[in-house]
Amino acid sequence: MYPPSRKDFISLTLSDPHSHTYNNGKHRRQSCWRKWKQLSRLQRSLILFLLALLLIFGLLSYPSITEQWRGLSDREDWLALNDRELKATPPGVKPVLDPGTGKVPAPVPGPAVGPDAGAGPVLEPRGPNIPILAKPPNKKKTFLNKRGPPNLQKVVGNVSDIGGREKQEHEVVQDEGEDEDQEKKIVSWRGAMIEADQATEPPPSANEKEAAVPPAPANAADTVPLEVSTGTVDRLEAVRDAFRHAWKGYKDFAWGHDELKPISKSFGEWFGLGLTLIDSLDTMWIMGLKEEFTEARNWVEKELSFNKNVDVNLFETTIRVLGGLLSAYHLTGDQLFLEKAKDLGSRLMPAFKTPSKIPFSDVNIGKGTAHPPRWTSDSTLAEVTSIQLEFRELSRLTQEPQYQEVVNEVMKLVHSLPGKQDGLVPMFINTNSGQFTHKGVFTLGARADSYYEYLLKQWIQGGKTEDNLLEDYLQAVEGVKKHLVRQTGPRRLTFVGELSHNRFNPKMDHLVCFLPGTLALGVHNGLPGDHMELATQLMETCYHMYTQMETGLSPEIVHFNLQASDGRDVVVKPADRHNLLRPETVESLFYMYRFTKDTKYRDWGWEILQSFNKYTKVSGGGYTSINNVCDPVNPGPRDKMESFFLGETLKYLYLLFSDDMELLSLEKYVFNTEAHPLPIWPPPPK
Ligand code: DMJ
Repeated sequence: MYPPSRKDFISLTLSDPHSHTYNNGKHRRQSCWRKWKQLSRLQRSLILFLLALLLIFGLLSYPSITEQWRGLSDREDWLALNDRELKATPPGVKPVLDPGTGKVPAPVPGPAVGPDAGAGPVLEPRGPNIPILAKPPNKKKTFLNKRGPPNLQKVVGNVSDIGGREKQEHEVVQDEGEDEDQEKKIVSWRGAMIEADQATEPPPSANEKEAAVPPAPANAADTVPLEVSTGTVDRLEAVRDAFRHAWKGYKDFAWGHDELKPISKSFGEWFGLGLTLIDSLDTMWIMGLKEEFTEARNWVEKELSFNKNVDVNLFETTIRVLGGLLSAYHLTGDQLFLEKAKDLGSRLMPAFKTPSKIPFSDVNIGKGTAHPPRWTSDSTLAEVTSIQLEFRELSRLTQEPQYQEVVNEVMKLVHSLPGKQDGLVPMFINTNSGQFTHKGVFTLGARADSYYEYLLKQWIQGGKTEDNLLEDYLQAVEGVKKHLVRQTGPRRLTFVGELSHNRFNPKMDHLVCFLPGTLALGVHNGLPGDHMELATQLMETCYHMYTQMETGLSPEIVHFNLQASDGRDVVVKPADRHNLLRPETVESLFYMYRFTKDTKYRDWGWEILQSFNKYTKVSGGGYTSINNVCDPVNPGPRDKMESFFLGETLKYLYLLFSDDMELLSLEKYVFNTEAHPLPIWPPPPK
């Protein structure tokens, strides 16, 4: 036997931690001290010197370390500041109008902040005293990021969660990564869902591409305050100026495209049909802007073609484009507009080829095919019942009955369907079954609004002979009074809320502000006088939705305070603070003034115009939607001018201030829901 040449084992010595720890420490301290003693004097001095040096160095660098930490927390504060409610923002200062004289005193300075003191707010994405740091991409998922109709995801149970039409309407801000693909595809909501490769316009030219690059944030010089003089302000001229300014932006940066993006000086495409241009035709005609009108007319003649492989939303295309062309035809007598209207009308007809005859939301005007939105076979109530004025008029002009037939069919069906509650109608209808869906939810806001408006207006258009329409309208007004009208606690403001499975929600979309005008129009046409009382009260409330905001502009959605207290009547949730330059309030002011001649309605409209000029006007041309009506310092431009700002908002303001009651007399014309006047039909020959 040979001893092993190497050990095949390891020897481990396990110490008892309890009995030895303390002693080991003592031994270690003792051996350190012994080692220190063994060092030479020189070695010891060297070590001490080095330690002292380290200490001094550490003390000197302390402030810069703490500074770094302080900087970090500032940034975090800033990020939080941008996300939370800015409750303490200073109120905006608005010129106060003398109601008696209609004069405007010398301009009142804007918020005294930074270099812009006295010049109104800056259309800049950040407040002047806030460090400019890039905000990390917003990773918060909202329903907007999901495919499928935003409203359907929460609609059952609480109508406040629906979020109003705009929530679906504004351009969808997508998350990065997984949603990038979706971002590329979705241009906008409302059934349009244009895919990038479906875009009907040629790709932007080199110049356009350049224009599409967002410029540096706007600064003080970018805001153009309304020019006011100490003398009598010509309000009509002020509206015309506003229109010219909006048009300049459109002409310079978005000509022939759907919408202007005034901050980035570029354009947005929805259907690729020159939406803003067509929506503006009759406004220019009414305002006497001949040069601008002629240029636009030439574009319609030479460039506008509906022979395009593009999915358009039936409702939006009908009210904006078909309505715009028909009214341009009536005002000018120019056959070009009628020819274009006929072409478009016939291309929209495939939308009605459904099992129920309730039209699909989307139609491809080039291919002649139609379909519902990707996520449902439902159509929206307002969308299928607010195309009637236009289609009926097209039949009258062309003497081709099919247009009128298809839309009358829809009204007939809706008239007799079960699921209504005292004339109030659910917001969705299925294109296969022809039945209402999502029953029990009632609103006069997004998705239902213009159903009620068109009941009355069709009745007026047709010479007040169609009894079903009148019956449905009168019943609906009673339903509104019974279920939806309430008053606020503090000022007893009357408003129209929503109903969800018998639960009342004190939420009101700005869209509902069409109602005072419609009610007044009904009374003017012989309907019950108490409708006018409701109209007057609601008008006041809509005005308060502007005045109670720091910018003097209404948010998209408000919630009313039902508690008896001296607090605010109007509560605005952070997600609802945007303003899209919508027309409904000034539309109603126009009707209220026409029928009562009470000059307060003009003064209210004038205040609203001034607020638009102060907070949404962009130098270089155009007006922009804003994010936050509660923040006059940083209203947050959205970089989008909706076509209805020119088609409706400015038109109604102009008509409100015009003394010429024969200008679009309400005895002769009925306005479609996009403010395009169509003639009231003469009685048939006896
Ligand atoms: C317009 O397109 C029409 O007035 C429609 O009836 C509602 N939405 C916008 C304006 O807010």
